Amino acid sequence: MAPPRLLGIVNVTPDSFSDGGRFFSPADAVERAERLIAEGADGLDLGAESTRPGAAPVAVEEEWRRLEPVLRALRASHPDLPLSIDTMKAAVAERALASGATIVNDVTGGGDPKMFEVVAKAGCDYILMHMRGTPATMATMTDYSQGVVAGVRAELHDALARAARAGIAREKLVVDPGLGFAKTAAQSVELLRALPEFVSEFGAVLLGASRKSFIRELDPRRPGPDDRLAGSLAAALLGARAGVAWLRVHDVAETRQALRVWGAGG
Ligand code: HH2
Repeated sequence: MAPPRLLGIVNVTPDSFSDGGRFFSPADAVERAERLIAEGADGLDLGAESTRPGAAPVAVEEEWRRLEPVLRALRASHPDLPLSIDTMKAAVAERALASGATIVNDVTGGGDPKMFEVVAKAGCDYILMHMRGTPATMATMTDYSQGVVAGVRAELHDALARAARAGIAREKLVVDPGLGFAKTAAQSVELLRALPEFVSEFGAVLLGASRKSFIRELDPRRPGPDDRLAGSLAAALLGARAGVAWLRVHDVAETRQALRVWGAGG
């Protein structure tokens, strides 16, 4: 089985939960991106609006102002690198696709009514993540009457059907169960356990477990996002065992090393 590809996270935000503010200037974000590429990232995910619970929404113009210089610089220096834009807004996705992005990563899975149309027209890859509500409301929407695994699967199937009707080719889609988005910590763990089912049902799956708060719930003695590397690596290996196509990670070098050792021993 091929190991998962690594999508390195580059936040150009003042308030992301894990590394907020650290890479806020375009020059710092590019430097961070170059480091992740040197560490072996197979692609980068650029985000300029934090999705952490309660994060302040960002207007289209501000989001694009943050993203554009970083995207253009990376596209110029790495013409063939998969570059993903983590955005909930069709208007931002459209501008990014015209400026060299090749993947749209949409944590709302088509919440913006124009998103599928923009993606279908561009013919780009699309990461369709499951969530409910918005980052401001999602924490109150964790009631899944048939259980979280069945609920997320059913809602992903609905979103995939809408994407197909909008003209997005199935082979362009990567499905993500959305750990931490409208899920309690226990529900995120259930989804981790169900990853093999998701892979057999949906094909290409992306896992975003890096530094997420469910790790803190499993190990409360190490509470900060910076204390979650070991837990993130364990989750990455569970993803690899399940056959996910992509891991969205902050720590590329460490994840690559864990995958190498796991691959060598398995
Ligand atoms: N998680 C975050 C953001 N984008 N995209 C996908 N496809 N899957 C995820 O699990 C996912 C995502 C987490 O949110 P944020 O607060 O922006 O923090 P960070 O980008 O540092 O992970």
